[in-house]
Amino acid sequence: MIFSERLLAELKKAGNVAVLTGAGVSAESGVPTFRDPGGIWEKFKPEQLANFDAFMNDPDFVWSWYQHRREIMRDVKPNKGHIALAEMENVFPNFNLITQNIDNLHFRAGSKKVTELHGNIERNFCMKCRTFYEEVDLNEKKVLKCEKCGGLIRPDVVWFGEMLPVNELRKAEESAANADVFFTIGTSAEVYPAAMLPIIAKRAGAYVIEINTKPTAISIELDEILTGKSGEILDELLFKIKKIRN
Ligand code: BV8
Ligand code: ZN
Repeated sequence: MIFSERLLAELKKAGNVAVLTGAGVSAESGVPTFRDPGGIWEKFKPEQLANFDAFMNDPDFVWSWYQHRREIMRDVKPNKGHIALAEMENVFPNFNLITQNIDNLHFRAGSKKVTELHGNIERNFCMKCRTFYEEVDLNEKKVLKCEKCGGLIRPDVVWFGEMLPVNELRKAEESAANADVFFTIGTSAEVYPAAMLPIIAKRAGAYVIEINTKPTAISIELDEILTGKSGEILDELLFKIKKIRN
């Protein structure tokens, strides 16, 4: 892939780099995305599953859907894109990785500074007494009840209509507002408030780059579009960045 002179110049001098990732960065690991053909929303709409009412309506059904996704996520490995992003932490003085993904793959690739906007599927908590439960047995297809108080246990993820974790959102907005360079990678930029972050960065003067296999709702607003698979592009980009910054 040819990277523009402007992009390389920006990356050569950048101190603050922020990245927003979505389901597309995990696609090459084999994790289905949300809105691509064959994605996990294709069979169900978000309203049917990733929201509180759906869970209260049919806890076993929603719980089993998350168990199914945990099975997928535990079977897959981080791809070259996750690994390149983990290495970028050591290249730039201030590198912030913000993810909408709940699949734990950035941590598993070695990223230390990850801001999880929508939670993490490997964490669960009791809705009554908020006791946290980390490891759950994947064979438990029925919703679990809290050992302490008998309350329902839910995944520690942000459902539609729920607020994002305040500290994570604030940190993400600050990283976007202070970024010299901002990447939005593998996200359709359809879910808010996460989709505002590239726009916040752009308005604050960052050079904003989108890496995606196809255009998104915000492509038109951004400085540079790198079209292709994020694993391949990030792997090549990291090689270039290391060369120009040494
Ligand atoms: C809130 C966790 C308010 C759970 C998720 C109307 C207008 C604007 C907003 C709204 C509206 N109506 C409702 C809202 C708010 C709503 C929203 O934004 N809805 C959208 C759908 C319109 N937002 C919310 O409800 C949020 N909360 O607003 O609260 C509030 C305020 C005060 C008090 C109380 C409440 C909560 C949103 C979080 C929802 N939770 N996930 C779970 O996962 O089960 S969202 C879900 O979508 C995931 O987190 C996912 O990450 C996220 C975004 O999807 P993407 O990651 O972008 O994935 P997608 O499949 O869409 O795209 C993949 C992309 O990758 C594609 O572009 C594809 O081309 C690309 N790609 C594919 N392969 C590759 C690739 N790119 C590169 N390489 C590849 N190989
Ligand atoms: Zn409890």
